[in-house]
Amino acid sequence: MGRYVNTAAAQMGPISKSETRRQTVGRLIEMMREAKGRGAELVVFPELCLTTFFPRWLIEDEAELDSFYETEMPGPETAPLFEEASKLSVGFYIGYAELIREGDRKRRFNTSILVDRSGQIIGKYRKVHLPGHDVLQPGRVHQHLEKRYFEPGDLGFRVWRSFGGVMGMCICNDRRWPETYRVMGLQGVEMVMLGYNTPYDHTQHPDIDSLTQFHNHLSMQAGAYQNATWVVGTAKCGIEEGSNMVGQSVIVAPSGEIVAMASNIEDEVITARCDLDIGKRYRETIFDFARHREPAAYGLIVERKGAVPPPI
Ligand code: ING
Repeated sequence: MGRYVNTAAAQMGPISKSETRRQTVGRLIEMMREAKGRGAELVVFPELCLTTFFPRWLIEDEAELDSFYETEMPGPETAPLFEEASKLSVGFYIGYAELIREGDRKRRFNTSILVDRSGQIIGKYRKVHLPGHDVLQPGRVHQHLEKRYFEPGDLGFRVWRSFGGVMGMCICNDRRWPETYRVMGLQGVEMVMLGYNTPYDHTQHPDIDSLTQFHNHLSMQAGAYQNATWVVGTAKCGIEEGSNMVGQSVIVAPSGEIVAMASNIEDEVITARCDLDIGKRYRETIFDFARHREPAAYGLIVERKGAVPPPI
């Protein structure tokens, strides 16, 4: 008998710049209802899913920039999503732009939260790996100014006991870095949830950008397998304000197999009955970290700060 979490990825199609939060929240609620109708108890929404992906533009007016951020969560416009979740007894992951004030200082993060089935926020994560640039890049059709609009996350990679297992979060670019999964893997994570906004023209190198879809799944499948965890990756995708972003949201098993994938580039709900005990079997055999990992023997004396590798 397994430990099952009936999970949904709620992929979003484009969000136009003119779309209101009321409209985007309405889309999220509609997909949450569909997910519930298909037995889901947990729904993973995309990164920055309340507005268009605004880092594609240089925004110099502070009030305009602030308009893309949430200063409270839930706030008046997002409360209906929390109420619906509680009514349906469905938990969710949601990504949004977070603006907090510390004295007269504004701080800005690319953030996700985990909300339990009663509608309570049980975890928060702030994106560590911010891709792109902090200043306008001449010649680019679409900018990618996350380094300008967000600070690197200051909460680290944590895990939370909920939904009958050990749950973790990350955001978009984080999924490309092995450290993301390993830090959670060493804490026993059994399901990593993430949202992404991934344009096809990010590097401006055709040989790399032509592999955007491949690298998207490679990152999540490798992270899942090498850390014996489920990975749920949910896209905001399609041609959004002229920027073409990859879809193909997936639910990946600890085996590395894709067990569910979105097939269009609009709002689409995919679901899977995720058995958390699959990861447990991998941790008790191939990836038994305690028995098989030898950090001290990796050639680096990992315990000492500032260690240098021994001479060859
Ligand atoms: N977006 C992209 C991502 O990591 C990117 C940036 C695209 C990096 C393509 C590399 C290749 O999926 C965000 N928001 O991090």
